[in-house]
Amino acid sequence: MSGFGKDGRVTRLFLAVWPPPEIVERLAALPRTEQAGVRWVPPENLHLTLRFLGQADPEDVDASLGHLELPTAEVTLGPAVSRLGRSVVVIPATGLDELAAVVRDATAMIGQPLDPRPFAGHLTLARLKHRAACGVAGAPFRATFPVTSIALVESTQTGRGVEYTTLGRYVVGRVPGTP
Ligand code: 2AM
Repeated sequence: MSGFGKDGRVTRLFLAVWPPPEIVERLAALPRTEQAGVRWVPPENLHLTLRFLGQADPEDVDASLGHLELPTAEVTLGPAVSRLGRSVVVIPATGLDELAAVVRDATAMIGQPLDPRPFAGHLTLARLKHRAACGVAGAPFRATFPVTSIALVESTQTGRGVEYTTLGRYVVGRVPGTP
């Protein structure tokens, strides 16, 4: 774990998996038609959320996850671009349930209350306003990759949109402090 200041900042945080660059490249190559009411996630922001914490102290997250053995995971994206609810365009993801459950349990007392809905693995491609149509829905997409670490990410709203900063990473599949 690295990258934390010791200044006790309270920030808007989430825990996520960053897909590897070759998968981001393929995701970015999906057709992105610019149309009213469709807000595409920039390729550098594409991620799979394990838990949204909201306002929380990164040091509390570190205290909860820093000494934990996180289970390994292999993500399968696909089989096609689809909708999550009415307004989110996603690629469904399987393989993250156990890792998400461990993260959720370990951070249950941090940040905003746990979302009572069951975990639904997905990678968000776009958000739609007013039920806008989105041409990419239905496009086939398949990819599998191993998760090597999870990231604690800070989300900052700027004039240019949302910016994500990785504050630290937790390696999966080994007991922290062992080689
Ligand atoms: P998503 O994973 O479905 O796209 C960072 O804001 C990420 O945390 C987003 O990608 C978002 O959803 C997820 N998230 C979950 N609950 C959220 C909330 N209440 N507010 C903002 N983001 C949330």
